[in-house]
Amino acid sequence: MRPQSNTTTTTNINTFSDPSFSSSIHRRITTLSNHLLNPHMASDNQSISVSPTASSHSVFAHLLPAPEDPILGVTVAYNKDPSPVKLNLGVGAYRTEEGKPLVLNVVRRVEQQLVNEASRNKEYLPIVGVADFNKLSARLIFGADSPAIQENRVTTVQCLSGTGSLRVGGEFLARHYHERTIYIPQPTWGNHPKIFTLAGLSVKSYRYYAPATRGLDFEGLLEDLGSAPSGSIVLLHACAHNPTGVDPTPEQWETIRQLLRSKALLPFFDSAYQGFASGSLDIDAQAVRLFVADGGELLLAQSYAKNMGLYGERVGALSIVSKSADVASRVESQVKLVVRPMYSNPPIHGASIVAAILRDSDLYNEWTIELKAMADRIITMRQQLFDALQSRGTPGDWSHIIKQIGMFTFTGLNAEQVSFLTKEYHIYLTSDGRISMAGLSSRTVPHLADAIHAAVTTV
Ligand code: PLA
Repeated sequence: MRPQSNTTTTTNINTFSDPSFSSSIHRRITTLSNHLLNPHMASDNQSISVSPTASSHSVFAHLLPAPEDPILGVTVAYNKDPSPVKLNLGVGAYRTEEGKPLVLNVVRRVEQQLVNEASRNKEYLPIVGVADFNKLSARLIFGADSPAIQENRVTTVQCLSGTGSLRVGGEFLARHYHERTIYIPQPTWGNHPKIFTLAGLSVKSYRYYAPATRGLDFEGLLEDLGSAPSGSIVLLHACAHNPTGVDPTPEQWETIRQLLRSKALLPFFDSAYQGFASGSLDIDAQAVRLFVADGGELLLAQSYAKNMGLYGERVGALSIVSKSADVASRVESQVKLVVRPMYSNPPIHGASIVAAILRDSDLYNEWTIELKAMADRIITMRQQLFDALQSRGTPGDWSHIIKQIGMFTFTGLNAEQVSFLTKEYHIYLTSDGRISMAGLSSRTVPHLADAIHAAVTTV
């Protein structure tokens, strides 16, 4: 008897020599080539059935074009404008006097060191990120002598910049906190309501800004938070409120603290501009430290995008201050369960830069000098813009330009005036009239002042 395999071979050869089989192969090849050349030409009875994904009709055909992001979309529009005088004052990104993006010297130096360290590898980080970065970040915002840190009541988890920290914090609260409502200031950074809604919280607002005075609506704030249900979460900008540039005074912060604690409202601080408001990291952390000093609980999202110029490195942290070390460690274990299915673990590079700078006193000092220089340049731009409007006799009181703090001026220009600035002067800003002072320079102030003058006198 022949072995089985030979029998099979014989059978195959026989099959190929079978005229009916070879013509069936021919038919299939012809159909396939027709289909590949032009899927629509294949005749019905011979065609390979066309799957929905191979059809010319897209399964996404029903999608409407989504609008651009109200802040990042300004940069998209700016990039398309061929005008040589165009000016982007939309996104809050620091520019030098020459209008160029800035990488801090201290960051460049540390990056060189990191590249030269042969022992560094690209292994996954733990879910919570770089341990040293977390410890040092908590110290930066809460203070090296913070009792909460000394008592191990702080959980800090490296996240994807400020946005990622807010989102992880929001999802943690939606899963584990008994109240699902978060109160955000009116107005606030445009991404806040979207982040918290998608995290599973219900978003309400509290009065914050009084357009008439271009200052804080302190009464409105106290009234709205005073009538919020006990236990609600309250989002607070740690300093340099975006978009208004209006912060409570230290006395007003103390009143806000007492109100929140007396009603068991849970503070969630967004600290995206530490050091950018006053030029001092400690002064800009005062409101947060006031709330930590009373022993109560809170959440805090921290970003190094602006104060270390690490925008695209996406480096930040979520800190949760609890009542005891025991609770803090359980909190950490649960935050890990939020992070793991979201992005698994955070990136190494940015956090390594930050940790190196915060760890070394020389590098730290160098950073604070560069940070202060950025903050000072923004303050100078405020004065120059104010002076330029004064000298043009632009109608209106523009003193808010020098009173407001941080990266932005909330000009008070309306949407029509904003669109006039863009159409006639190629100046790009968000439609709420916010301008990024960090995007201005002595060279561009006169152009902006001309544009504002024309807008308020003609539109
Ligand atoms: N929180 C506030 C109050 C912010 O203004 C921003 C950034 C963030 C968080 C998030 O920053 P991060 O994720 O980059 O750390 N706001 C910018 C940029 C500067 C933006 O809209 O994304 C702004 O122009 O408003």
